[in-house]
Amino acid sequence: MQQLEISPDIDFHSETYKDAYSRINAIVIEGELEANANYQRLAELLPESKDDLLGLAKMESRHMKGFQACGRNLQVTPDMEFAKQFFAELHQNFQIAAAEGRIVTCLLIQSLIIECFAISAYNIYIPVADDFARKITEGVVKDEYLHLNFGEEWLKANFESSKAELEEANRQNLPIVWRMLNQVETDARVLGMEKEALVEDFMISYGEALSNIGFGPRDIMRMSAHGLAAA
Ligand code: PL3
Ligand code: FE2
Ligand code: FE2
Repeated sequence: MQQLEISPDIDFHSETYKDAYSRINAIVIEGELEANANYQRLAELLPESKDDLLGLAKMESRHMKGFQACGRNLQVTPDMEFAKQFFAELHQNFQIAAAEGRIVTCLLIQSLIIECFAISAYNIYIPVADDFARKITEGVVKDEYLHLNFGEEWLKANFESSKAELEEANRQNLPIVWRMLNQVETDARVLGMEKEALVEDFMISYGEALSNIGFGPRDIMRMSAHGLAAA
């Protein structure tokens, strides 16, 4: 029988796969949970966009439930303690910025950095996922583009007044992303995802976002690779 095999050499039920999945699955569950909280916080900070932001927050909690189902489907228990640590630095920077009313920094962390990270990871995961997780992830990634778009539109409309804060927030937070990527490199490879592909895809999405907001090519080059060489 002829069958189209998308990921022929992956054994989704091997102990090696399940062990790596317990961390990667936890990361995406935690990422969706924190995204839900971050959009709720942004809804408080941006009353004029409250309804939109609460809508995004709801999507994030649906995403979380979808990924929890992916773990259950493979009989994997997500390592949530690991995942909390994984996000700790970005989480803390978001909290501090929110407490100080630095909305631009909050939007850069959640709607640009985290959404671009998610979009690249999910796009690279889809072709190597099991059938169940692939369907879930395809649905999720469509929403993530809307979340990225929210940040892009707001920052584009406020570009001149946001520019300096965006540069500073990028300088502070992008190196954290490269360190996070290094931390998942080994587990991601077990799932069939290469770090080089994740980096490339992230830089493309993030660079496009910066361009849509109003940055020129030189700024984009400098900003989107910031801290990469040191990672
Ligand atoms: C916000 O909507 C989503 C936040 C999730 C962030 C996920 C980052 C994922 C990095 C780990 C790479 C492996 C991905 C595997 C996909 C199931
Ligand atoms: Fe999400
Ligand atoms: Fe999102």
